Amino acid sequence: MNEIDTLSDKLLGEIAAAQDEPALEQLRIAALGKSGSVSGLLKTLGAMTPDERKEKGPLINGLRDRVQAALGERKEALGEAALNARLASERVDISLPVREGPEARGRIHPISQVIDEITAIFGDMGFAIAEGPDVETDDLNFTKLNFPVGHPAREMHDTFFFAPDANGERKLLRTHTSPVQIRTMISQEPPIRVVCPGRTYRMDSDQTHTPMFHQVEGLVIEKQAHFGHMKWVLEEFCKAFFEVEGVKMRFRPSFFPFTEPSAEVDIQCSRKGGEIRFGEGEDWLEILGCGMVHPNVLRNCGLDPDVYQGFAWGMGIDRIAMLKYGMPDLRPFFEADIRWLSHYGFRPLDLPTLAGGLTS
Ligand code: 2U9
Repeated sequence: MNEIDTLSDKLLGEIAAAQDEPALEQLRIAALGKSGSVSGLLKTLGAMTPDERKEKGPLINGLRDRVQAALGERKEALGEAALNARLASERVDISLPVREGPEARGRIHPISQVIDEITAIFGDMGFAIAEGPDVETDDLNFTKLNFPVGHPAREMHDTFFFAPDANGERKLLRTHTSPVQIRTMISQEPPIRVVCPGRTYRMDSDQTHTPMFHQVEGLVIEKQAHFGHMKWVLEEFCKAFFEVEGVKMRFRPSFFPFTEPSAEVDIQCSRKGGEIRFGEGEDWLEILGCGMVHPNVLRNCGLDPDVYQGFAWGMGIDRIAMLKYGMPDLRPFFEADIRWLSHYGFRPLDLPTLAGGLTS
């Protein structure tokens, strides 16, 4: 084998084995560059005799053409392989489901959901929402609500008291949201229609009680307000909240210092197969307390009980949330367990409205 064939085999072998474009460029320079092996051979043509040139010229030019062609083909093949590798690595499977963003993964706590549902229902009936501080005075939490000083009813509430301040005043954590209604009555002229959701505190902790719990209370003050109005409001609320066409209600006489007469209210339900359903069946379930505002309470807020009448009610939010959404245990409400919340929580953009449905 002559020198040209040997060089040709070597170069074509190296070109075929080149792994990437930079390696191929190195080979091109080594063969066809200014001091390349093939360029060197081409330069020898000038010094040859015409006969030698006639014989070697086509061989050397042929070598150059083959090397050039091989470089071009290899370059094309490497470019195609590089493109295929990139297409494979950057491939996007558009059939994959879209990954949810934080706004879709986050959940509304059932207590917040139930507060939103309750305020949507009463808001639709023309009630305003009122809020007040968690830390209250003895006067607003008890005295103005007709709990006489030293009266045993104060003990019923198992109150968390703060240490007395410099004036000897002992603040407390409100035991009900009723001080919010007292503040409303003192600061606003009747007619008054408010609902007051919020945190309340009692020194009580067992399977069905937590020291902090949630209540919603309502108050109506008008000249002509009477017990029949209250029954209608509460019945409309129960139908809307439990999303049923009709519900029987039972008003049992009761006692609260701040209302007279007072009642505890049960709603009709069925308990079949461990599942509770409202608006059907023969069983009863207590869901709230209510009554006509006591004349002393009206007087304590500067209203003449011979001119104004009022009715009020109160219920535990945590309890009715458990009933409506079938949550068997109260304790996980306050454990901030993301697994519990993703099971029982609600989608943030599904706001409860009467028109769109409370629970879509
Ligand atoms: C004013 C006048 C009257 C609010 C009322 C109830 C009856 C009641 C309980 C239900 C379950 C509290 O969470 S619970 O333990 N509440 O039974 N609440 S009437 O009456 C008021 C409030 C404010 C000025």
